[in-house]
Amino acid sequence: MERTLTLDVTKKIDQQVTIEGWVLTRRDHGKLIFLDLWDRLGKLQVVIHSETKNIGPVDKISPQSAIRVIGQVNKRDEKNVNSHLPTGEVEVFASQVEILGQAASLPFDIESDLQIETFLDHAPITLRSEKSRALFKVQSAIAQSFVEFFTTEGFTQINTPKLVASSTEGGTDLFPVEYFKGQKAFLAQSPQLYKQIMVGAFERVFEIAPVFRNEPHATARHINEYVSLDMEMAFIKDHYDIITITNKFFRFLNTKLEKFTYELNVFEVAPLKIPESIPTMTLLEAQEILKKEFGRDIIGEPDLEPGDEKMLSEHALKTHDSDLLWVTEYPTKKKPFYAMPVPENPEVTRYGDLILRGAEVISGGQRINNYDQLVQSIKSKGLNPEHFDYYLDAFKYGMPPEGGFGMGLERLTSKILKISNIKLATLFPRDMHRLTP
Ligand code: AMO
Repeated sequence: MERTLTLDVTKKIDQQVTIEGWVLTRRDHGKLIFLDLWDRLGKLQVVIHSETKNIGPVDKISPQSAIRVIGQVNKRDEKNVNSHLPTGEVEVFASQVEILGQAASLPFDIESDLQIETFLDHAPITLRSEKSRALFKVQSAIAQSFVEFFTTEGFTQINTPKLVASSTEGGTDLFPVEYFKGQKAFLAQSPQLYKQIMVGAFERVFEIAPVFRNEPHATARHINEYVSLDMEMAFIKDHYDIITITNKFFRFLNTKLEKFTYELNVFEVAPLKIPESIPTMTLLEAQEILKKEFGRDIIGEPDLEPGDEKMLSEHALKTHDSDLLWVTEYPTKKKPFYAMPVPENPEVTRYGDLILRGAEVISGGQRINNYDQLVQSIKSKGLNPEHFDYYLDAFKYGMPPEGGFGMGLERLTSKILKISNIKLATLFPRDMHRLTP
């Protein structure tokens, strides 16, 4: 008999079905044994009468064992209906069970609130918990929405090298790799230079790929390998074109997230609040708000601290009912060489950070597209333009005004689902102390 998935069982009342999945829980009540069985779509209650003849190795069915059940779909009595479960009106009365993958006894209940280190150390099994599966389904939906949205907007998906010869951003946060013949290579910290080059070929490009940051951070919002959602587009007026298309993406993403009610409920969060007009302010204006409303005077500082981003998010929620806000015009001296300075005030850049539910999730803006200005900017950062020959070629031979952004998938997921530590929103996080599992 062909396999029926858990959610489809509700359409087969009084029929025989074969279902396959993992055992979430087992409850023995005298002669009746209840199993919650989950598969990729949902979960379902299976009832086993222990006295049924030739039913199979019932005693061996342990939590997380993968099993096959053949049985009849019965409607549950009114009083036993579980209204919280899409399959809560039915149960499968087993006539045959088979163990497809026996689970050893678990070291702990994977559904309980575990210490983060325990959770991460045992990722191959804790990732099966209901909460974790809900989380990574949402993460997958975010990545898919990114592909769908930017493809529809005329962007071409690209894949750029992760083994590179030099820094893209000019920093020191690179992991060195031994390459052939003693040559030094590095793991790419961003597809930045390549995505800009590819704008010359396709006008609009995006990439989803891992990036590597050799930063000795031990925070709840940094990891050393993350998935970067990057886009880059040509023929823009200024950074507001980047902001506009990004806001449109977030509206699109929200319509997709609204369909994940089960997953959002697991985390007790609502889709994002995105008003018609998303608050957008310069760094100076943001600092003035911090001073006036929160008594924190950091006017003149080149950046915001994580605590400042939280306060600004509070402000955006209070004044605009918005989970999103943009802070623009960061100082030129703090931004990478490719950031376009504001022509009327070159001390600051045509750049913006998107802050979402208390943390920066995006950094992006307009790039310098004039060859001479770019060479000058590289020099002004103490870098050698010769090391950027191949990149500069793209600008020597006709590059229109262009810009883009980079967004961390795990950071975004953790903010959307209000998860306190980014590592829980990363399948197998890499940090200063963790290279396994
Ligand atoms: P930036 O370095 O600001 O910009 O990174 C952009 C976004 O990537 C995420 N992010 C991280 N997520 C997890 N762990 C980290 N260590 C980490 N570092 C960054 C954040 C951040 O907002 N090339 C530019 C982008 C551009 O201008 O297009 C860049 O990479 O969500």
